[in-house]
Amino acid sequence: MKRLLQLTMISLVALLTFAPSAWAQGEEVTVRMEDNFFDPANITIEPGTTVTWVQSGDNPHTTTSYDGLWDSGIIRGGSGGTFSFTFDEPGTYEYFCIPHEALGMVGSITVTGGAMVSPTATASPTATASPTATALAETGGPPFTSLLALAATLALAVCGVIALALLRRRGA
Ligand SMILES: [Cu+2]
Repeated sequence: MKRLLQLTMISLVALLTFAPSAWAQGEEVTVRMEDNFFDPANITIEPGTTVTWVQSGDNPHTTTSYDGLWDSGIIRGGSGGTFSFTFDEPGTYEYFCIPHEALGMVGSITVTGGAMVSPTATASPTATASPTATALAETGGPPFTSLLALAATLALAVCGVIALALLRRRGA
């Protein structure tokens, strides 16, 4: 019973350790395209975060990477149109609005090195989510289940031995 409790605790700790990092991978952040500025203009995010720009103005806007990584093209004013991009690699990404760059409609996305330093940190959210789930199942699931089966088998064996002993005593 004590070992069962210990295993339950280990499973819980594993869940608490792995689950938050899995959730952090798929975060979403919104940047509004106003007339004529990005709001907020400069943001810091974790790797794997998806940034969605939302057309919130009346003028046409774009979100265009200076490095050519992404370009929404013109999103019509008043359309409420959106453009999303997922940032996996740490670094600073500067971008601008094609019609309003001269008016200072520029922004930046800073992707942190991430709290979790692992080879999966730069992969896409879907790719990192499944290995984490597998690791969780391997650390928490099977040992607990097999121990339950073992405990049940042992209980049955002990019952059998006791029953046998009782029967023998009665017989004698
Ligand atoms: Cu603009």
